[in-house]
Amino acid sequence: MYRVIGTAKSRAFRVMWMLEELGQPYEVEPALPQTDDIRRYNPLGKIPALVDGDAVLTDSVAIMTYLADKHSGMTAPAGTPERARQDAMTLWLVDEMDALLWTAAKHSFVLPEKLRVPEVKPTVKAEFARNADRLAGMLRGDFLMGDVPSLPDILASHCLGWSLVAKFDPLPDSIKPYTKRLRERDAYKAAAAR
Ligand SMILES: N[C@@H](CCC(=O)N[C@@H](CS)C(=O)NCC(=O)O)C(=O)O
Repeated sequence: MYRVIGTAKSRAFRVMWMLEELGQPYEVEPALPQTDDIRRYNPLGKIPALVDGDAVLTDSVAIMTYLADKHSGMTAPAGTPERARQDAMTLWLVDEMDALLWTAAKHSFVLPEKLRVPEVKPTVKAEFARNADRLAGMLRGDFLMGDVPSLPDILASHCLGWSLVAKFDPLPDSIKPYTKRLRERDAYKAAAAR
């Protein structure tokens, strides 16, 4: 059985959601960032980690990619042009959504107070709002890569939800039906119930 190290209120939720989509059993071992509980698995002190037998894997996107490839679900096959397009979408989300949320978090509570620059936050929020609207225009059917959901949809949905928790601007109307569609999935609800 897979073991997800982290908490559901973190990027570990992406991994839990992916495991639910793939129908794989898992247990969650709670660990907070920068504690001995996570440093046993990731010397960087970052969550999440995944334990699969003897293998310990880190980084939510790397773990989701591993699981999707291993179980042939929620992804285009590796080595295909469609996979390259999917990976480009994933990396755009990392650059233009996750990185903005992380910058805001760092300048709100992660960095030592003397290193925080709160003035950066309005710029970060404005960029995020622009990118959320752009995302709506990138849908290729019901989901980002076509008519079936895939890894970037989990990532996008998680980032959009995180932006609300972080008190970014309300989501543009253009993206709301997409987020609703994803949150109505059984796999999302099952992961959230954990
Ligand atoms: N790119 C990594 C980022 C992991 C990360 O920064 N996780 C946060 C919690 S969601 C954390 O552990 N932060 C602690 C730190 O950076 O010191 C991923 O997607 O897993």
